[in-house]
Amino acid sequence: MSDIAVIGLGAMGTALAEAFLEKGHAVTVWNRSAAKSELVAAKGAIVARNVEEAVRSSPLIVACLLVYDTVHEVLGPAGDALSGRTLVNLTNGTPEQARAMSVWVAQCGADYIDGGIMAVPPMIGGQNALIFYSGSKQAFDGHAGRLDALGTSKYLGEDAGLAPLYDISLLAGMYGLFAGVLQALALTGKAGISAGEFMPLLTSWLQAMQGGLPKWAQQIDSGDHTANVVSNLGMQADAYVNLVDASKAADVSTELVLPMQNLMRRGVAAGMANADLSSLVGLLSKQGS
Ligand code: FVH
Repeated sequence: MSDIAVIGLGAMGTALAEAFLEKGHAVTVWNRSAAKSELVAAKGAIVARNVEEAVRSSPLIVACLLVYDTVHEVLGPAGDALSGRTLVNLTNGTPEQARAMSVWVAQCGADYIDGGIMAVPPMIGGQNALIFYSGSKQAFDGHAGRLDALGTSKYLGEDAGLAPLYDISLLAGMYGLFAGVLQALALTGKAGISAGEFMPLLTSWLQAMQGGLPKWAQQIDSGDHTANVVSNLGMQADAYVNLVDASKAADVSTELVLPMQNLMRRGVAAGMANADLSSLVGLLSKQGS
């Protein structure tokens, strides 16, 4: 018997298995491509001959595969073996996928915890690796000591969909930031300014702008987007036209920046010109309803 079985040894699964081993846990591993198992076997892991053997080896099963379909494909045939155990699924997915997985795991007679990893593989095992968990509180409390080997654990609640909701929402913030950075570097690059020269200005500007986000939180939670406004939506919508026009003039694609312009225009048309930019969140929430 092992303490933990790790299913999936991609870049992240390997880091997870190694972090458990470093904390002295007995670890059994399984991966589709056997060569990756040999790397962690050299560090002390036991290699299972098949998925069912891996599942039966441990009370705690940690899966980290490409997508949820992979998890179903890999663990589906071993459903009976899950009975009486806890599955922690750290595969990236949607809240709906997590809830469906939770139902399937319960039908197998097992406990389910979904997880969202806010770290890249080299960070795993350090305190800066934040990992969200949601699902069975009883199972989380029982295994938290082992899961803490991976980084800083944050349990969000019994709804299995909470961890992926927090995960993808943080990723949404990250990709929004990255989109703006790409646009800035494309514009300056066209003018012959090197990324190395421009990047320090960009990073310090972004850090300064982050300082205004706590005020957004207050405005969104209170519903009042008009208090202490220093850069109103109407002014920003007019200035934003220049960002789009300058991109066109420099023959830089506007595919990343046009959606934001459309949203700003909708906000102004809805009478929000004097409000803060935070007011746009309401327009997004209403979309599709
Ligand atoms: N790496 C990262 O920076 C991010 C950090 C945040 C969390 N993500 C998510 O973690 C999941 C795994 O990511 P990964 O980086 O380990 O991904 P890969 O290195 O590409 O490994 C994929 C593993 O999945 C196995 N796999 C894929 N398809 C199948 C299949 N049809 N049957 C069985 N296994 C399959 C693959 O096996 P192999 O190719 O080695 O045989 C790897 O074990 C992911 O959800 C990220 O979004 C990572």
